[in-house]
Amino acid sequence: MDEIQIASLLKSSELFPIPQGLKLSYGTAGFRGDAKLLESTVYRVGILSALRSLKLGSATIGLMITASHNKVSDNGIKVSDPSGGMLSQEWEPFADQIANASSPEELVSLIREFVKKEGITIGDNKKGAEVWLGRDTRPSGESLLRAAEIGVGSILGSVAIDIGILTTPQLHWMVRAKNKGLKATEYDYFENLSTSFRCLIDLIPISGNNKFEISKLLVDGANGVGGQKIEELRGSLSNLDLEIRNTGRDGGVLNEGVGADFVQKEKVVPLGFGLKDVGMRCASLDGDADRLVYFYIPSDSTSDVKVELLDGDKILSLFALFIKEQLNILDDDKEGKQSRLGVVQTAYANGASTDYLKQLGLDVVFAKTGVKHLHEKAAEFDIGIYFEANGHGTILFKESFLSWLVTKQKDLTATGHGGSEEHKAVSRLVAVSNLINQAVGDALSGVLLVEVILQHIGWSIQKWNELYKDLPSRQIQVEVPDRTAVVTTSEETEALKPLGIQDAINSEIKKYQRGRAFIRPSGTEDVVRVYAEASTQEAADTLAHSVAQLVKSFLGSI
Ligand code: G16
Repeated sequence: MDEIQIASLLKSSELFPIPQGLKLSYGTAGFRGDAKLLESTVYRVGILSALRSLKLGSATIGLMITASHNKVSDNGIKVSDPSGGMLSQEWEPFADQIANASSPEELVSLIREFVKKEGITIGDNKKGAEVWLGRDTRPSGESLLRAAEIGVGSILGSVAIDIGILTTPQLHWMVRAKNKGLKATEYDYFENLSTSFRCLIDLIPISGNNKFEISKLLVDGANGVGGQKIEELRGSLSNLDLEIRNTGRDGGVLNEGVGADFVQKEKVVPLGFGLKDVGMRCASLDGDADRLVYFYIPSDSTSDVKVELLDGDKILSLFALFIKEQLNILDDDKEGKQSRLGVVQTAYANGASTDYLKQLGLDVVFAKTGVKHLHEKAAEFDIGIYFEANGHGTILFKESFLSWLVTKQKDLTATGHGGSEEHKAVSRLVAVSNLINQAVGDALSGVLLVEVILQHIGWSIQKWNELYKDLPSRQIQVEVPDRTAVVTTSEETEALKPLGIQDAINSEIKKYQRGRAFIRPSGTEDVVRVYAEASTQEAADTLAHSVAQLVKSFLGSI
């Protein structure tokens, strides 16, 4: 790093002093916290993004200002690698170090050391770094985005491009497309969704069980960016009747009593929904629209709040069923390539969903919470479907498998088998790979895929819900003085620290039929999460609360 570069970093970092006592760590999905404290962090992640771009031959990096499901006063930052996936975990320790550097001098020295170690060259007249910036609808987003721009700009020769208000998956999709040399605007994103959705609709069989009347889908937009973007998308869709609520334009507060995180954790209707909607198919997006859950209010409902929840596990099961059906048609072809379909879940997956997926004959693999972990494992399959129970997930197609599908599609057409069942199955799989976001979980593409599959098989939401019956479960969170005191095994099913807590949890679990429970520190909020499952709802609730009591007695409470 030359003197001019060092001077540039020293000058800009003086604009963003680190708040006293701030200690941040790169969590499940980047840095998060009270928006008022985050300017220095976002500025520093701007620097990191520019360096990442330079390291990867000036490939475009994405930087998203969002705190997703967190409260509106929080904000945060997620980084997209050139592939559209999350920032490589190898760079997380550097992110931690620079985010916590206490002075401009320390910051510069850390950067200097890192740049040397990584062999990054800055400003030698070659193409500089390029970082695309997006933000959600949080009021703090604009000023934080400016801090990110300054961070990027402080690495000489770098360009920061403000793409505006977007969902997180839109930015990841655009970054991926840009680096693949494809058209990468928001318009292209919408165009891609509507074209592949139309293609799947056209491939719905015309006979049998699909005399399906398209009923309206009610969407809860979490008062955030997802509600607004799905409204924009609606104009280009046919065969889908959408009513969008909680767009944030009518005064509702982001994520407050609304959104996928709220509905999934509380299992109650979001604001704006009630008994008038009994039996209707409803979908809920989260604050930055990378998560999706479905729900309905049962017709025998005596209360106007309880919902039947179709969470990420059920979405995963529906997707797996559909993909497997298409692959079976291909596998009927004796010359067909043996394809490997696998699914990835986390410890939060309902036990009944795992049993169901195994019964389908699928490979079920487990990963730690956080899509970055699931994504990695799903990428090992020809087609890998990953979903967290909270509704975050997607379907990945291996490039080599996708080219095989595309070639097969062409060959079938060329040999006069254009209308065959096999051709249709191949075409459906190719269309799914275009529709579903290959970069990261995406509520908008998820909604479209769920909707077209339901139309394809002629199922109502109630019928879909019958795929299996969830074991009753309960999730709660406990505020403790230091959540990092909880250390878990790699799959998060057991706590290694504090010493003795796992034995105490095990003794509680033993008291319940089909009991299962675990604790883990959240990587996005300052809480310890507790998950419990048992044969009745009452038992799951009691188990969750007794485990929460253990957390308080081992760690203290606030
Ligand atoms: C993020 C991650 C998800 C994770 C969720 C909760 O979601 O992307 O993979 O499940 O946080 O994580 P934790 O339990 O560690 O707080 P989002 O939608 O909030 O970005």
